[in-house]
Amino acid sequence: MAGFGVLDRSLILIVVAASLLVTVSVARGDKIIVGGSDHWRYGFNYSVWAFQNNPFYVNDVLVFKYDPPSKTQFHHSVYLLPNMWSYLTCDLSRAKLIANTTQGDGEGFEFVLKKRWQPYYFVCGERGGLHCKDGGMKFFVKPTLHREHD
Ligand SMILES: *[C@@H]1O[C@H](CO)[C@@H](O)[C@H](O)[C@H]1NC(C)=O
Ligand SMILES: *[C@@H]1O[C@H](CO)[C@@H](O)[C@H](O)[C@H]1NC(C)=O
Ligand SMILES: [Cu+2]
Repeated sequence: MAGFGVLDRSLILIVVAASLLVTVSVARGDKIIVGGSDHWRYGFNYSVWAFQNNPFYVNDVLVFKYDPPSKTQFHHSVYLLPNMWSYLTCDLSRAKLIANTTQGDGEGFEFVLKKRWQPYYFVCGERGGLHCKDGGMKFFVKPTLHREHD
């Protein structure tokens, strides 16, 4: 029956390790306003913003704030692009809408970062990619897990 003991012990280790991972990854969940006080707007460099705000963690919440459409305002939206190439070229052909032009109003649109180590490519989809290309409205994040001492 010695074999069972070893198996039990490794099972326990796995369970303990798994629960540690879970508590570690749900521990924080900061709300981060994209662009800070600039919110989500045309002409702000979001790649620089994302670089300065690294690291991003799993369960962090990105908040996109922008005014709803009006005659005097630019319209904005939030899309996810599938890969680095579409991101670099602002190619919206396979973009996935996550927040339309009205969803950034009020408290803003909240997006929870769930996938660890995998990049999320965020862009504004307005004007056929012009806001992405010329307006700086693009950035990517690669959420990491928390270290245990965080
Ligand atoms: C945006 O999405 C919201 C929530 O799904 C919906 O109620 C609203 O009608 C949409 N607005 C536009 C302009 O598509
Ligand atoms: C944002 O800033 C970076 C670094 O200075 C620069 O390489 C990039 O072209 C800028 N993007 C825009 C849209 O201005
Ligand atoms: Cu825009």
